Amino acid sequence: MSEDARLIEALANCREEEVRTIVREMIARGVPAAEIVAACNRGMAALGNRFESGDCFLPELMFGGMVMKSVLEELRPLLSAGEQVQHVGRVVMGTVQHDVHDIGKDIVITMLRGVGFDVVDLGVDVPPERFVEAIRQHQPQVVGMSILLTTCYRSVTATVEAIRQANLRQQVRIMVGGAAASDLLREVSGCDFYGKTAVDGVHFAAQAVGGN
Ligand code: B12
Repeated sequence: MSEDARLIEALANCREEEVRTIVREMIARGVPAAEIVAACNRGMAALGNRFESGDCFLPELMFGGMVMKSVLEELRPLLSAGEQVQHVGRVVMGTVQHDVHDIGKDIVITMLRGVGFDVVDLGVDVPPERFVEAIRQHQPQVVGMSILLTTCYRSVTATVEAIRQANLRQQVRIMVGGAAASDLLREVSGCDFYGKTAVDGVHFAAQAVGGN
């Protein structure tokens, strides 16, 4: 079994010690942090599938989340290795209303900060009006929404609508991502960009502020 496959399998089955050992081996071999994160994402998706099919329950989902967070803590210095770079722009980012998943959002934030963005983290379960307030207060060029629950599509459309109603739509570029997001959601909600991965989000934000 490849190292990636071992990591995915260990995370999907919440074997914390094994996950840590494999991650440390990968770091020691010089595997890029973004690649380790990508394998972990697949492990978390596999855990989600186990949950969906009734093969495991909420405590496992919660424990898997905790294991993933501790892996991210270990990877954070590697993900944000460019922290010294100069300020390139500002992003306001949050997980949409009624959704408390924050692992993916935090990865996007870490990577954005790594390339020099100043990121205002609104946290989870963020109501549309809180996004609006934050845009007024912090004047970002980019707004990012993370969504993991398909039941929260309305939160995305309501947030874009609230930004429009507040006459702020022209001044920000809006991106959406997370396991429940898609290009269709982008289109229906009126966001500018759907990013499948954190790296896509960083590229979009860089383009939005005139980088590449
Ligand atoms: C861990 C987990 C939890 C943990 C969350 C812990 C935490 N602190 O985040 C806990 C236990 C709290 C949880 C709760 C619930 N969960 Co949950 N959870 C998961 C699980 C297994 C992993 C999510 C995760 O962290 N993935 C890893 C991260 C890194 O991936 P990611 O978020 O997608 O992020 C990547 C990209 O998408 C991207 N990205 C993310 N955000 C953004 C934003 C932008 C702008 C961009 C560009 C990119 C981007 O960057 C990241 C890296 O590339 C998923 C399974 C899955 N397939 O996602 C289910 C899953 C999302 N949960 C699910 C469900 C049903 C629930 C509950 C309703 C369960 C319940 N009965 O209570 C509750 C809902 C609570 C709430 N109100 O939000 C379902 C959702 C189904 C659906 N269709 O909506 C899933 C899909 C599991 C399943 N298959 O059934 N959950």
